Amino acid sequence: MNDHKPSPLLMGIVNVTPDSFSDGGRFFSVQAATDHALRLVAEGADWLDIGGESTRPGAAPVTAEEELDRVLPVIEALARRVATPLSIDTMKPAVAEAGLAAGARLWNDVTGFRSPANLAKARALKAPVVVMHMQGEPQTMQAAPRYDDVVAEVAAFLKAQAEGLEAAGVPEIWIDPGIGFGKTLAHNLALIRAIPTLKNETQRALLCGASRKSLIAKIDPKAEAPNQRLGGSLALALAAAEAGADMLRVHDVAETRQALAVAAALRA
Ligand code: HH2
Repeated sequence: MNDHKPSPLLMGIVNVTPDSFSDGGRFFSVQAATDHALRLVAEGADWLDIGGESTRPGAAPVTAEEELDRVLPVIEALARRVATPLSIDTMKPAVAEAGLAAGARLWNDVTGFRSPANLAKARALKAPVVVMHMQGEPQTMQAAPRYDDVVAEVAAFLKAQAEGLEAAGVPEIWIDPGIGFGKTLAHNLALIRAIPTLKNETQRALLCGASRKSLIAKIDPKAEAPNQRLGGSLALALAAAEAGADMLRVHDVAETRQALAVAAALRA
């Protein structure tokens, strides 16, 4: 109880999409998304993660042009107005490149740079990245996730990808276990408990994104709607922080900040 581990950084989620699982459609205009992002900054976000394509199973895929039309004006507006670093959440190399050119500083790839095209683009861009683990593809990943040893397999993937990216000259590499991406409830819980192992195996800073995800509804079936999952999100955020997560990707920045501050005060 008396360790002085710093609280993790908070990455506020800005979805410029009509169909994201939690807030799809709510911020689907440049103005609404920018206002939302500014509110997250005021609430204490250390980073803002801007995404223009939902990865929810069943979400409609979008073209690179459509994704760029959604995210670029928001990145440009935010880059002009806030000093908070921006991250571009995209699976597409062309969108990552344009997002970085428009002012984002980090490429968050939920496919974890598995494809040669994404790896080659990361090599060319030499920007910081988040490499996330996902089993399968967004459309089908939740159909039948299967692992012999989920922690060992996710750790091995993240370690190999991070080493490949480092060898390619990528300057800063975050790892992310990819909560909800091709994982059952048991897999998700095992990975959150195993954050110390994942960090130890990879020797990288770790980002964890469990905010409002459906694993919470598997524990509390009454929390069917994502906006009914704040309690579960805070419990997961505190657990991830306690386990050593360096950054949390969250929808509810003020509430998460408060929960972390109270936990830190108890430890002090
Ligand atoms: N989760 C989502 C999207 N991007 N990136 C990282 N690094 N880690 C995550 O856990 C992660 C992510 C899914 O959440 P959200 O953006 O709220 O929903 P959607 O994909 O439906 O837009």
